[in-house]
Amino acid sequence: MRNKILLVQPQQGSSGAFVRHIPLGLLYTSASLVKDGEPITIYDCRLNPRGWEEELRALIDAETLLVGISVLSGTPVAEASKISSIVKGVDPQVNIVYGGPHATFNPESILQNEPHADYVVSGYGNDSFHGLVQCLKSGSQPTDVSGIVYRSADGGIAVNPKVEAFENIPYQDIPYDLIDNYDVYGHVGHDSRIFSMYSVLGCPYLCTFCSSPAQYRDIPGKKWVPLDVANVVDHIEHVVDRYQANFIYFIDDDSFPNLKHVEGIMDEISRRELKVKLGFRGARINEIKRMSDEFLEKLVKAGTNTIHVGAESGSDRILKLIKKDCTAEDILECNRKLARFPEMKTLYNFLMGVPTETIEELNATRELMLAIVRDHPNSIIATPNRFRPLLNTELYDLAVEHDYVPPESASEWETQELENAASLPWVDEKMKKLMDMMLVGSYFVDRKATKVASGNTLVERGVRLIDRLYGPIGRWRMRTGNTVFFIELPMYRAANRMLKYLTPSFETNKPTLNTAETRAVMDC
Ligand code: B12
Ligand code: SF4
Repeated sequence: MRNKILLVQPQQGSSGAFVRHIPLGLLYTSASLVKDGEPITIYDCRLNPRGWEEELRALIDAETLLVGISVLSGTPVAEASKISSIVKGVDPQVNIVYGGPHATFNPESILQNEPHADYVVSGYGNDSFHGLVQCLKSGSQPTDVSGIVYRSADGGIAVNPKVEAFENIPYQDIPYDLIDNYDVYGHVGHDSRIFSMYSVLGCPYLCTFCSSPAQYRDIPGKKWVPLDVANVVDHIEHVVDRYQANFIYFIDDDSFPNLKHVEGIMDEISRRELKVKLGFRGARINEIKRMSDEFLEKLVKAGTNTIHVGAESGSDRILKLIKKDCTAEDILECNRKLARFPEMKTLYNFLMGVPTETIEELNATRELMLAIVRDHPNSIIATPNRFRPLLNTELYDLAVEHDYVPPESASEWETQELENAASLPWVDEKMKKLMDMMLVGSYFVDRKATKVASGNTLVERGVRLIDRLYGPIGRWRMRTGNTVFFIELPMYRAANRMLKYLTPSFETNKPTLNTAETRAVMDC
């Protein structure tokens, strides 16, 4: 009888070259199945970029019931398609299940465009996937399992409604033991053992480019639910004691709507004298405005090393359009405040090319990047995101009004990436050139090489060499906005491809909290 479940983490786009986190989506979605004793194997293609196909083939046998794939929008859609055809090539009876953020928002498009996909889990995975596996084992259709989208008997696509509630998996049930080697996960230039977790669920804001408002729209009641403080810190202690975690990344959409919540966690970490560094992935300018020096001191004292801030644009009109509830001046003011706490790296996210954005507005973003680095030398300018419309967001509708044609096939999705984003109808050649220049320039404007690549791996030495040779030109271009003879993009793409093949060599993530400084990197 077929009962084996193989879960696969595909290769990512270029951001995956710098950040290789534990495949948390696959762990969370397996929680109930592992409790039931189902045989689950996790395979991570990112760990063997040159040879994953062969390894994957070898994992399929006559007992394999299904292969589940965790898919983000962009390159992973094309990678998932490759995985599906390899699996069906070995054994057409194996069921292919898509899950993850891309599957949540595009379930029907996946089944329409990917002939090998059999089922899609749309939304939170744990309960839905558990229900689907029971059906597949008993040979029945998942007609009553929430969140499943599948091919119906009449040749159409059946869409089961989702459970409209937040998923909260007790930390004791997260099957961390499915992963046998945690040394291979981390960030370039970040030699600590990173574990990510939630301290809150949901997000109360309505940024118009982001998929979160669409994800929580139909959940009744509050859109932002803080988790129990003691329980969050128990979770931290659990991964520290059992897996030698020494860096905790809070992957909350937004951790700070209520500062008291984070303050409680900081106090509890300090009270228990936990020796961990902390990173926060979600902070907004309107929240930083409310943070007092005492609050920021507490963050630092508890070990906060990195905080990601959505700055997004230097234009007040664009900030209003994307509903960031702040102005460019607010961003500068908050940056100066954060600069007084240099132990905590501030990583700023930016967005380029939203519908109706002008070249002057994009130049205002470039100027803002320069001002941020000038005022706060320990800040990091994340590789700016090229705007890519996500289904069910307000800006998606605006993009369609401006003649945007959404991608459908896997190869079209592959062009929705930082390094090779397909052209957008409202972005002319001049603006595209400036976006390309800012993409490359962002690596040099803040002297990233010295901040994130001070180690001795091949990748880090390569990054420093590039900074020595090209850095002065990159910084000059960023200062002046000059794109004349800008021929660097193909080289940037080649370097990115190379990096992706070399990243397995950032296996330096030993628990070395006390001996090595932890560093932040460019990110999503
Ligand atoms: C860490 C992170 C990253 C990391 C690594 C991601 C990874 N998977 O390793 C990096 C930096 C690489 C990254 C990159 C990007 N990210 Co990101 N990222 C996140 C973040 C903060 C946490 C992801 C996570 O671990 N979540 C926790 C797990 C448990 O949740 P989950 O993965 O959604 O899994 C659940 C379900 O989706 C489902 N599930 C997941 N996999 C599977 C598989 C199967 C078989 C099944 C059945 C179910 C299932 O079950 C899980 C439990 O419910 C999320 C925001 C968030 N809080 O989730 C954004 C988020 C996923 N990212 C997002 C975006 C926009 C991006 C980028 C496009 C941004 C950019 N700079 O280019 C890129 C895309 C990269 C690419 N194309 O390769 C969006 C989603 C967009 C989308 N439609 O895919 C999110 C949701 C943020 C947001 N609110 O906009 N990201
Ligand atoms: S960008 Fe951040 S703050 Fe805005 S809606 Fe998305 S998750 Fe919430």
